[in-house]
Amino acid sequence: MIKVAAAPYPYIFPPGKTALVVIDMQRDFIEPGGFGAALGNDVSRLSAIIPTVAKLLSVFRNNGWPVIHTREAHKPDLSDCPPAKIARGSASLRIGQTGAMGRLLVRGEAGNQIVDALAPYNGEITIDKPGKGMFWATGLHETLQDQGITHLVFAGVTTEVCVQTSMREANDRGYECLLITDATESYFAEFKAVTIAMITAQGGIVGWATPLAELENAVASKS
Ligand code: C5J
Repeated sequence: MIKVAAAPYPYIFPPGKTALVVIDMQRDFIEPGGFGAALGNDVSRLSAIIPTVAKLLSVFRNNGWPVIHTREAHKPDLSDCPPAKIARGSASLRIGQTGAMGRLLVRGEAGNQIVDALAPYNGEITIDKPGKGMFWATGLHETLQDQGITHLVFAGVTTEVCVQTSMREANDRGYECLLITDATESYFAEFKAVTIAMITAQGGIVGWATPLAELENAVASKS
């Protein structure tokens, strides 16, 4: 077992049963011209965490531990996208419409790909999820159960939307969840802060949180 200093108290994980989940580090949210920008957001806040997520990926890859990537992605005919999701808000472009990187949030389009610096390696699972949470309509729980995964370490964007939703879904399914605080980001600094506070409140009602350095220290002192 590896013990990591974390809030609200140390997070202890079994290396063979722990996977890293990198949520939605796709161009549509992180680069100009995508869905995040169409919603009026400053995407540079999100691109700033790419180096930290890359270091976190190295920790898992160097140890041969499993890595899962997600993308928020719909089928080209949008049959998996509720009309309410398309209609919501006042975006300059909506899901399925064509922007600078192809059709927004549609599988296979340039904007739907994970940014080059964090591209999945062969053998890593990539999940296309039609919802904010990673378990809805993906079959991921069954895959994790087959692999004996009990603990999940989270990174990615955005903290209060797809990361938090996925952590809550994971918590309800019995996984012990750790959020790496400098490997996640929101378009809104205050939402990130309050999400971390919510997750760790009440004795870790959703899970634990810690910066990458604490995970690196714990892994280094174990080996
Ligand atoms: C959003 C996400 N924010 N990946 N998606 O719509 O958090």
